[in-house]
Amino acid sequence: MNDIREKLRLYLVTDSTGLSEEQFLNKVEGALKGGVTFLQIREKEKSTREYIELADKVHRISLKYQVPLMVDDRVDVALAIDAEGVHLGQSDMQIDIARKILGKEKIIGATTKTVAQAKKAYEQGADYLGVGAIYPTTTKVKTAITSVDTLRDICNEVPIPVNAIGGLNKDNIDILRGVPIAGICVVSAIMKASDSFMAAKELGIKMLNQTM
Ligand code: TZP
Ligand code: MG
Repeated sequence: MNDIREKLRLYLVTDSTGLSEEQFLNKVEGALKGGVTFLQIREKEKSTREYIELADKVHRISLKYQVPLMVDDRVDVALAIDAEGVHLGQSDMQIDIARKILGKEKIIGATTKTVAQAKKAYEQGADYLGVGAIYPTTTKVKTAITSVDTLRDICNEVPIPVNAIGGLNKDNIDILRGVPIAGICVVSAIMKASDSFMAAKELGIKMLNQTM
């Protein structure tokens, strides 16, 4: 999948915790209207059937805004709704196997925390990487901190685009200035904002102004 670097500038990873389905879908649509450029549906508690149903609803919305939708962890769910791709962590399906199942056209993202993991993900066919957590996250995600130096090393060692993730918001992304990332991934900065449109708009403007 070529030329996804520009699309990765403002990547929203969703979290439906505490929201009704209507509130959740409205929040996601507000964020897309506000300028989110890449989207991932991330659900840890739902049954497969519920995950597919919600992912399908999100996909109908994201298609209107021509924003690619990734499914977190689940190649089967991504295929079921014909999502644009899947995002795989270190204990999810191996990237080379996912690539065989999904084919060349689907986007595969991978979470990596070290240069070695990043090189392996690239060699196995990942299209982009998510690296973090840069700051501690207030989500339930259990993850170690990745330093900005490691993030920079990964950007320099692999030819695919790299996004930073973890605790990022409009007031702290200056730490990434000068690091050759493609963009940032956020959950709380948009999902926990009362106005997801404005939150996405402000983050998008900040990201455009970052010299990268
Ligand atoms: N992987 C590393 S940190 C994280 C994931 C999925 C969660 C990021 O959420 P937030 O709210 O932007 O810290
Ligand atoms: Mg995952």
